[in-house]
Amino acid sequence: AHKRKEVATRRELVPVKLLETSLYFKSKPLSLRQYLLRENGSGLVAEFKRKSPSKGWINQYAPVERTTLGYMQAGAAALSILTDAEFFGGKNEDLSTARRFNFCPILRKDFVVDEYQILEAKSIGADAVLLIAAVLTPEEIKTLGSLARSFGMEVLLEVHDGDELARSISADAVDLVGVNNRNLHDFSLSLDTSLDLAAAIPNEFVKVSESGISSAAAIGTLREAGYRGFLLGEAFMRNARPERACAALV
Ligand code: IGP
Repeated sequence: AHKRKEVATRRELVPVKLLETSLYFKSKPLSLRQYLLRENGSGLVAEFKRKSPSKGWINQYAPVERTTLGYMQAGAAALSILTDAEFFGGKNEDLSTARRFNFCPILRKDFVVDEYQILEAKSIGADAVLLIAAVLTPEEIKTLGSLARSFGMEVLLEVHDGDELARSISADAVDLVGVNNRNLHDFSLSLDTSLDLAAAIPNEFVKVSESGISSAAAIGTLREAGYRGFLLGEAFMRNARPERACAALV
């Protein structure tokens, strides 16, 4: 509800007509799927995350330019940029800045609840959007996902258990499935969440494991279970130079 209010306010400040004047609005997005499936690619989706509800401030000072460019130079396959201000200390400008400094798919990480945010994602230069099964109805996922796709963006559907997966998965609206290892109720982390769910995700979707990953060994285990994308935030961002932590892991 809070997010809906915030989005409504922004929609008044920046009407859709203005979003559509963005240079990025008509550009063709890069395919997150393709970048993750690249042979000999790292599959790493390196996240820019300043703070989180579970940890508070993680990194207040790392500049988005140097960090994201460093992530790419280290060999990350793609970027994830938090744009939610309240819980994650992000902003749309972080994504559009990353866009100017990088040529790679960029995932807009936010709580998407409204079609306006899909248009907004396109206008700031995103290539893919996250839809979270826990906060959206299956109908909303279809509507929002199809809209994102109509602009050429790809959709990463985030699930945490088999029920969410079964009711939310839709070939018309989803390109990749992300399994969040973090339990959103108590913030506990377990890679078993990904390992247990892997087989239930149809192979037409690229499988991404999210949260709580911090070692090459963990990535190896997940890869063996069928995952091709590995979303890491905190393991990098808790360092003063997140991009160096990324380079050390690739
Ligand atoms: C990254 P971690 O544990 O590496 O920092 O996690 C990412 O998975 C996490 O930030 C995330 C997230 C989300 C954030 C996963 N799903 C949904 C905001 C909204």
